[in-house]
Amino acid sequence: MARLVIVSNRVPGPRAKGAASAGGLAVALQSFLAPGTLWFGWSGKVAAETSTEPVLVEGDGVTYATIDLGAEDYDRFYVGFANSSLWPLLHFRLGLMRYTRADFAGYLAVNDAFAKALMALLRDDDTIWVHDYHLIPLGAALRAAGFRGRIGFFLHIPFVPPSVLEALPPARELLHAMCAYDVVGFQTRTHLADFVDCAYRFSGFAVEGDEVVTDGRRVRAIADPIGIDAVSFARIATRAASTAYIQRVRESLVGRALVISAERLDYSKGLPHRFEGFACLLARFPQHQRRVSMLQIAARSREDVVEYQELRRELDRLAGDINGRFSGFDWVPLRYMTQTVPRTKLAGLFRIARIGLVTPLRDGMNLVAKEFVAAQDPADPGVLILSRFAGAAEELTDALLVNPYDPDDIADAMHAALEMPLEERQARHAVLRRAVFEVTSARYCDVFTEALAA
Ligand code: GDG
Repeated sequence: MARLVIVSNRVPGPRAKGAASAGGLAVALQSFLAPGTLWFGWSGKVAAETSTEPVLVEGDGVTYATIDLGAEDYDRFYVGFANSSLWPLLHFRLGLMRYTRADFAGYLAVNDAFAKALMALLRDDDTIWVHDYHLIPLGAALRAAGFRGRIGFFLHIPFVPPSVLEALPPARELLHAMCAYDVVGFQTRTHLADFVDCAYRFSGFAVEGDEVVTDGRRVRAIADPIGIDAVSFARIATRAASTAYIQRVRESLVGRALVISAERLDYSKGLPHRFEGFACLLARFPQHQRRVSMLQIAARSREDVVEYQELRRELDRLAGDINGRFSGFDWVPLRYMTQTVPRTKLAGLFRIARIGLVTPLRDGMNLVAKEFVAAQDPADPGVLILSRFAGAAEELTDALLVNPYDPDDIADAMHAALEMPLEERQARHAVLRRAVFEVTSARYCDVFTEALAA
């Protein structure tokens, strides 16, 4: 069987399993990493120059190969084009997009450097699976460097319709780069359909159903929703619920319903709108005052990007406003923390929460929604309130779906969740649970690798 080579911007390393910093991708792929696999990417370190020789580390038979990024490459590739142009654009936030030709050149240069460093480790019959928006041109760069094997690409974040993509000056180059892969995967049918429309509009290639026909090759587009290891997350959550930490949280609630939200501190996640939604609940439905406590965990992220610094200041202000306006001597409505919480504690918090409030303005998938569902006690489950603009909303249709731009809609859903009879909570949860236990991380990996092998 061909060796699988995974390429992603960040490489978790052998000791990251279950670590506090483990992000969605690392967790999703962890259970799939068979001995013999090679995982290549950026070390997370910034050096004077981008390194050309990867550093290799072994763990459980998997080889992790990483290179450092030079300071200028880090600014142009990571802070610049990837996170200040592509991330806002592909989350429909044109007003936040910043673009310079120099950043785009830096983005292409780092992808070339990745390709060169990786080529030295490749065998002819390897199969390569490239992840996410940082590395869109990597397939084309590997082809240019002479690699002839199968290469697939999976986009973890949303894709946009042609009328949005056209705002990006190098839209055409990006589309051509996506068409250098054999398989291109998306989280949902909607993202896939937008890609096919963009390919038709910008690449000049023929489109046949979900395939783009380039000069002599076919690019197959698939929808392959990412999932979680639901069995293991449910087990962690159940165990965590009886730990001293969760007991302490429970005691601190003194019988109040816990509303939980957790994510990276990112403007795609809709945090200010959510805070306003919570304020709206307390103002419009005063019967819930003193009966509910919201815990927002917003792990700090991308602190070098200006928009993230501004968001943090805005949230500090909003949290202060809400607590100043509604707190009593013995009740603080909103607990807000920007530290990362270890995964087991997070699972325990999900387990004891009455509401999981997941309201991104746009999200490729959103694994927190799936983790919240897996963590619930089926006999007395909490209610998931989910943005209709998260990829997860295409599967989790029995959640209370809201428009995250509308604080009143969020407040109405919170009120409905707090009033919801046990039977309805159980019935909704049973349907959600089936979906989360069926579309797992293992299935996600199998679907993609089977498409790539075909
Ligand atoms: C991208 C796409 C897509 C969050 N806070 C803490 C913590 N987390 C964990 C969650 C979850 C993961 O991080 C976040 O995954 P998401 O899917 O919610 O979001 P992104 O990081 O934006 O990921 C997204 C994903 O890729 C996978 O394809 O779903 O749409 O944007 O597992 O639990 N984990 C710990 N402490 C925290 O404070 N330990």
